[in-house]
Amino acid sequence: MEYVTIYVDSFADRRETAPTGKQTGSDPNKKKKRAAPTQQRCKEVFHLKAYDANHIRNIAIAGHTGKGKTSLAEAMLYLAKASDRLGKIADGNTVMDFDPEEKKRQCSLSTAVAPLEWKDCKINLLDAPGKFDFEGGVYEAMRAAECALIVTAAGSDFDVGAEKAIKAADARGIAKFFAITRVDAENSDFYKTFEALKEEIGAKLCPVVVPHMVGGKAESYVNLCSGKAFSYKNGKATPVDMPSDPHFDEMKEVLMEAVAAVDDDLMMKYFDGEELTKEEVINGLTKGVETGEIYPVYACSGVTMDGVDLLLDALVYSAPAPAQAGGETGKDDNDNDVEIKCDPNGPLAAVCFKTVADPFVGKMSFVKVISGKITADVPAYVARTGSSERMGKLISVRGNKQEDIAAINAGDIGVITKLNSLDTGDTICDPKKVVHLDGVKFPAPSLTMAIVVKKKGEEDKVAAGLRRIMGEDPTVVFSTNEETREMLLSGLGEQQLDIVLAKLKSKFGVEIDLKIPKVAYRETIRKSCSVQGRHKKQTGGSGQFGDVWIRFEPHDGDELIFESEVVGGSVPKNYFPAVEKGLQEAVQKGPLAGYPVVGLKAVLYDGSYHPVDSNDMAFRTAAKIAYKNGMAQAAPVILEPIGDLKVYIPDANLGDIMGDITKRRGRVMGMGAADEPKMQELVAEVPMAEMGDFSTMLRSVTAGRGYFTLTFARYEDAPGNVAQKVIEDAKAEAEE
Ligand SMILES: Nc1nc2c(ncn2[C@@H]2O[C@H](COP(=O)(O)OP(=O)(O)OP(=O)(O)O)[C@@H](O)[C@H]2O)c(=O)[nH]1
Ligand SMILES: [Mg+2]
Repeated sequence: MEYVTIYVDSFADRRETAPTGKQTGSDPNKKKKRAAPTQQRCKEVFHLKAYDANHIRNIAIAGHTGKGKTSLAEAMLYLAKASDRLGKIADGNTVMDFDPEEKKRQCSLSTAVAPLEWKDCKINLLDAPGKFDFEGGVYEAMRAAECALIVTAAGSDFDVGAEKAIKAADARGIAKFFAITRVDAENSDFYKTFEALKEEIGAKLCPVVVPHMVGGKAESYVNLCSGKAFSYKNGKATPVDMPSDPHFDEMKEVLMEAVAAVDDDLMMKYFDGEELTKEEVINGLTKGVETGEIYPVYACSGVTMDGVDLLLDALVYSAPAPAQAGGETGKDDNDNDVEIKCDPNGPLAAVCFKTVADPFVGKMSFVKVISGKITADVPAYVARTGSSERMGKLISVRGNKQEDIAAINAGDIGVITKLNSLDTGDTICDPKKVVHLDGVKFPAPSLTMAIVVKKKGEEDKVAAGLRRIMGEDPTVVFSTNEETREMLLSGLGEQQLDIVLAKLKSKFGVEIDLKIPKVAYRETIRKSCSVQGRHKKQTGGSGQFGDVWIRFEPHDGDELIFESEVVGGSVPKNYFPAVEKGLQEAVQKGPLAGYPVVGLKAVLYDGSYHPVDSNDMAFRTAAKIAYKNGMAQAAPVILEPIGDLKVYIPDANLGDIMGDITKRRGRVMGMGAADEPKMQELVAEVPMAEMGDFSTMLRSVTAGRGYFTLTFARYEDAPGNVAQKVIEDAKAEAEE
């Protein structure tokens, strides 16, 4: 990613957070005078004050791809004067999608961070990508947030992205807000989407800002909490008369019910038919959000900015602050629980939730401070390594813009530069109070391809580049298969691997292609046989002589078993190791297709020697000749790797996936309802060779809902036609 440093200085009026947790530099009760507008609408330099943990909101924006997360973030930043123009995806000028690949593909590829100031609070937006290949970004964003803002678009059904975002937020136990965007568009159907969400989520889903639709478009918006209606122009709200809309009474009823359910007293009042006051509604809503009993819903548009001010207000009033969210439980070096409070004066505990390898700045570690504060003068003690490193420069990041900061306080997010020993998921802490905080739970890669380096000799450069990319995105894994001698690239999907290729080219100047990886077949024998291996050579003065009789037998294990039944010293004992060595070398290449031979037992039972011409070398060669003769007679077969597959499938797709597994020669071993609703768990044994594009198929058939694990189990005889193909392919390759 290309970062632009627009301001590097220690500015005079930077203030630190007061140790009491009270916000410095502004009194939230006093009305603040805004600085007179300057030539530039947005202060090029952020000039953010230091905020305490009560005045910060960390918001992970997540949801299905293309539903308007980045556009909504842009609208928020623009309204809050944190950007000087309203970024548009089509124009490639957004704060959040600043990477050239993001601009080219018009979608987010990694989580972008940007702070803004709204109503005496700092809101750190973490805009996560919606495409499943870049799902790692969702987990990074959720790790740093106390609240998820789940975005879907008016007219959509309950989409998989929203479903996954809910799961990811639940896994971290954080609060959830919903934004239904695109209400400005023609034929946008807010209420259809609301109902679709309601059907899945139930009574927790609580409408707060809803639109008055005229001719398939939102004309005005009603804040059901305050009972006020607004129309919008350029993001500016103008109060209007309450429109008459049959939806409103119904929506208000849903809101009141959800709020009443949070508190017994409110419930009594509500059932007695009394109207809840505005304060009771807002307090009940805030409490419900915090306890996870309410997911408030806001209609808005990221393009026209309608309703975005109300959403920002709601985040300030109702989203939990880090101070409120109550810290975290980590582990000490002995795996005992350690409670970490969100305390500005407590011992330092911060987690690295994202890493960027910037060509100009170097390594950038995005951290969320849970307790204490990070300053440049205290060395960084990394809990995992147990050692300290000089703290790098501290910066605040807004998209690709940066500014120096003096400290990162409890509850806040910031970036430390050039901390080489820190990886994503690591904890920085006080060495006197060591704690290991939860890392980031990334999904495991599901697609593996083999790397073909285009220019010979650039292998090391490719490996170095891939290691850097892996540091940024731990869902990308680069490895080498010692057996097939292939470099392998694994990830979450084809698009992600495409991006890796593009980055290798643009950032590291190397090009690669991808191909289906070789399968690690094996060979074995099914019959026993006894054969001779005789090596005799007379060249000039000295000769070579070795002669062995070996019985080859199949056995159940993998490793070669070597035994001797030689009697009477027909082969002297001191040559046994040479015979065994010859066989060990020989089994690396099977007789059929050159794959390693497993399950072979070799018994040396007879032979002869020459007192002058026999030596280790001659017996090693004799053993290899015996192996060659023996394999031809011992009914060799090709073995293929079989894996244990566990796949989680939405009910509706079960039949299709079972059919696909059968086509891949898999055997379904069992199935039943999974732990999660509307999902089935299916267990099967499958040939690994057939599973190359399983992840792609599963994603397309289940619209991204399905997922699986596949682990190697054992080798089995490959069926005749498969073995034939393996042998032919090996022959063709050898000829090449
Ligand atoms: N009319 C209208 N269009 C919108 C709105 N929000 C987003 N769009 C359009 O929808 C497209 C996708 O918007 P993004 O903001 O990139 O969506 P995203 O959710 O960030 O997508 P990913 O980054 O792929 O996850 C863009 O062309 C936007 O202009 C909206 O509120 N109204
Ligand atoms: Mg986006």
